[in-house]
Amino acid sequence: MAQRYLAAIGGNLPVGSMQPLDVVTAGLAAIAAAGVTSIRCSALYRTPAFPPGAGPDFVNGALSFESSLWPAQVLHIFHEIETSFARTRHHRWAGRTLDLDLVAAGNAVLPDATTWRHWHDLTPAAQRTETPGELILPHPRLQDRAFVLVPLMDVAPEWRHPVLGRTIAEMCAEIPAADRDSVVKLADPPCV
Ligand code: PH2
Ligand code: MG
Ligand code: MG
Repeated sequence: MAQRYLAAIGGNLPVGSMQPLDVVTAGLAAIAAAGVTSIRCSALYRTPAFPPGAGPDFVNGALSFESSLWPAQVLHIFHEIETSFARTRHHRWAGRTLDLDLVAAGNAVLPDATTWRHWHDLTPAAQRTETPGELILPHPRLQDRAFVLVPLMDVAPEWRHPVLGRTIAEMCAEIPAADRDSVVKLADPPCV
């Protein structure tokens, strides 16, 4: 059965002569061409790199789409698209040409509620050193990141987090205003 996915897209390094805004726009087009349905794209935004000082500003966006594929299959498609835009995997928070992250798959909590809670509860220090070896959904840092929440406001403000019980709109209102204000609109949604 098809379910509705939420995803985040971003990049802060060029691919040849393509600047990050072009790369992210082309990345969205590649997802739309990958057989997903009912796709909605956010506007595209300029956001300061996290953690602060980690490199050039990012271009970030969000999207929502339906697919009958399993989350792991969607992730595989995302990785193929990343690779086609010259993405190479360096260390955790290195700059990147194109990053496609699954944020949520309907109301699923993956791989299970206990494991999800472990990743959600990590201290900031542990977040810098520990990386999950499996797909954790909803994305454990979704509620902290203005560069994810502000774009998601364009496509899924009413989506409710299956563990935290709060909507995207509520989570976006709860982060510091300075974080929200650091996300600056660059371009209208590249798809409707
Ligand atoms: N992605 C990261 C690390 N830092 N910062 C911003 N502003 N936007 C991102 O998409 C981003 C980041 C890891 O994927
Ligand atoms: Mg990412
Ligand atoms: Mg990623």
